[in-house]
Amino acid sequence: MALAGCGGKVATENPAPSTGNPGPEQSVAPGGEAAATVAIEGVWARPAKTDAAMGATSAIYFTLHNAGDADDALVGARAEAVAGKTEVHETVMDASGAMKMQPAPRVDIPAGGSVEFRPGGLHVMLMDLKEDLAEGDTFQVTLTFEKSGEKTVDVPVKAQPASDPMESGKSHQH
Ligand SMILES: [Cu+2]
Repeated sequence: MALAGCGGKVATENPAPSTGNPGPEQSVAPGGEAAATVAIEGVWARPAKTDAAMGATSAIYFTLHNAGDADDALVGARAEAVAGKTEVHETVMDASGAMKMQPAPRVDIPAGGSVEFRPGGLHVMLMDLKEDLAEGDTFQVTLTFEKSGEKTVDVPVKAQPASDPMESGKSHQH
């Protein structure tokens, strides 16, 4: 297999077709209210191998940028094609100093602000994986925002960035 460099062929053939949604129905806020416009940037997921005995998990990372003038919030995520269960998680340090994950049912994205999902922090957890996720694979995730609605994006599977100080050489936390 050739090295996956920049500028190679892009696998994306079509942006995710929104299911029979005819036109820009969410563009006009009633009463001229401020609008939230969330963009999802730099999406990737870590590779994972399914294991009949243990089950398998992976996680999706990205940056959310709210270019609108109203606050928004991430309130849900799903990736039925690859995961039986999908949850938004945050990694926190407990009283004893150990890192642990806990569900984050709502992640605020302030107007004009960005929220970074990254290893060791916020992430979208994929549980009960239905298939292996190998480098180069792509699957879809749908993120649900309080105001911006649902957005579906392609998620490339990539190895952990080498510069990441967290988790390198450690046993897997996810
Ligand atoms: Cu998690």
